Parts: sequence; structure tokens; C-alpha cells
Amino acid sequence: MSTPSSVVNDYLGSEDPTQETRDLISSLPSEKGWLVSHLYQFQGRWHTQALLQGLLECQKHFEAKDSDIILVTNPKSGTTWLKALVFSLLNRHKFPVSSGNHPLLDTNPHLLIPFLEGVYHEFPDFDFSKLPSPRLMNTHIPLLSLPESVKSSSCKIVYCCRNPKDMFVSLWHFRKKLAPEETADCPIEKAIEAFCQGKFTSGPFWDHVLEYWHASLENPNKVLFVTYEELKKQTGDTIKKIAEFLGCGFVGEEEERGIVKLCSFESLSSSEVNREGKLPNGMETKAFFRKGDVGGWGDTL
Ligand code: PAP
Repeated sequence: MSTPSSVVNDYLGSEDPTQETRDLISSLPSEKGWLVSHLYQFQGRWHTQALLQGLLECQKHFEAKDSDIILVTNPKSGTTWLKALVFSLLNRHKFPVSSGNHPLLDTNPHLLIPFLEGVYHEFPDFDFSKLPSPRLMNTHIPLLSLPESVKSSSCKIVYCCRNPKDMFVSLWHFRKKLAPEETADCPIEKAIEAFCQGKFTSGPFWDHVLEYWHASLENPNKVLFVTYEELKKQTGDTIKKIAEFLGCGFVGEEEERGIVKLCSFESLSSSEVNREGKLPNGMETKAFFRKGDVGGWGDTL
């Protein structure tokens, strides 16, 4: 059985990198991490060893199609929620939200939508070309490190940003919940300092956000920029905005209300699969649901 720290190792800090990654990693700047034991700087951004390994495989092998949809976030910025929302939106005719047997009722959103660099890390030979069209995927990869085909194709990117204070607190609790032994004694002051220096998965924060923000201004048909806070305040309107951007047709009032309810924090976090389930790597699904608040960072440190 996986222990909490081995789960984190599976997810974030591979024990067994390929020779190519080992050679590359040995040449990169590295820092002792606060989330995992070490972070590595590649193309100016910080990565865990495992996700860097996945990123390199992704850069080498992923071929984007014009019909692809890629959800991009900094970690702990609404990934799980956005996955649930866009999955329900795209599949609303195949799986009507009010049908009572929707996949989200018994499957964690992370199992419905592949995490690009995570899959490439765990299964470097995974054949993405076999996924049904339109392929829906997610990533934390910074814009400048995306595979070339993502940039040159007409695939669509939905980017979700969150207030960095809430994001940091969420990441801090996520780490604490999983308590990797090697970083358990890192005080929060040190973690905040490291976070502000951009030292976390896919950091620095503002580089990640601003690159996608500028891309959304330069190419609004390719990149849509939304925020966690906007999603919280106006979930229905934001779903409609995403639907329009993805060209997936008119969303009726009832459908919209059904998606909002099905994907709400209360609904997702209370289902059995998200209270007691585990991902294949052993990570508990409840680790992705804590408070789901806006601006709660000050109360929860
Ligand atoms: P990931 O990037 O590792 O996949 P992600 O889903 O972005 O994680 O982050 C989890 C955060 O989203 C948690 O925030 P918190 O720690 O501040 O509470 C989690 O509670 C929140 N979250 C998950 N699902 C929802 C939802 N349906 N609505 C609102 N917030 C949600």
C-alpha cells in the first residue's frame, strides 16, 4: 500500500527518471524544495523531477490537433473544478447533467481528463492519438514550454488563474496533508519566501499567469483567460463564456444550472468517490477538496 510520502513521490518526485532526464537534471540549477525535496529550473521555470520528466516527454511526443482543448492552470488554482465544468459542458448531450448516472457522480474529474505531463511521466508510451475527439486535457506547463504543435495548431486553451495567496495556502495544506517526510519540517515562512521567489511547480506565479494573459489578448480565439474568483461569483455566466469560446453551442438555462450544481464544491466533495476514493497512483481524491473559498487565505494559515 502507498504511504502518504510515497504517494507524493509517485506524483511529484519520481524515484526513477530516464537516463536522458538524469543527464539533463544534473546540468540544471536546483533548489531544496518546500513541497518536494528538490525543484529544478528548466527554461526559466521550476519543476519537480517527475513533472519535468513528463514535460520533456510531452515536448518530444505530443502532437496537438486543431480540435484539442487544453485546460491550463497553476497548481491549486481550480484545476479539478475546471475539469469537471468543461467535461460536463462538452458531454452534456451524451451525459445529460440531470440524468442521475453522470460520470462525475462516481468518477473523480482527474480520471476523466488526462493531465499531460502527469500521464507522460507515468506512461511515456501513452497513445494520446486514441483519445476521442475533441480531446480534452489539462496541464500546468508554462506557455513557453508547451510543445510546438500546441502553439502552431488551432487548438484551444482555457486558462484559469487564482489569487496567489489562496493558491499558496491551498498548496501549503495540500503538502501538509500529504506530509512528505523530507519537507515536513519546513516552516511556513520559508515556504512563503520560496513561493514568492517562484519556487514551486511551474513557478514563478506571475510569469505563468502573464504569459497566458498576454496570449489571450493577442489571440482571443485561441486562449481564453478566466479566474477562479470569477467562476465562484458568476459560475453560470463563465460557463456560457467558455461554451461560446469552445464553439460548443447554446447552453440553456436549465443545462447551465445543472452543470453549476453538479460541479459545485458541495456536490463534488460530498460524493463517495471524492470522499473515499484514490487515484491510481494512490493519492486520496479528497486531497483535491478542502474549502473551495475565495479570499480565505488569512483564516486558514
Ligand atoms: P490541482 O492543480 O492539484 O489539480 P486544484 O483542483 O487546482 O488542484 O486545487 C484544489 C483547490 O480547488 C482546493 O482549494 P482550497 O485548498 O483553497 O480549498 C479545492 O478546495 C478547490 N476546489 C476543488 N473543487 C472545487 C469546486 N468544485 N469548486 C470550487 N473549488 C474547488
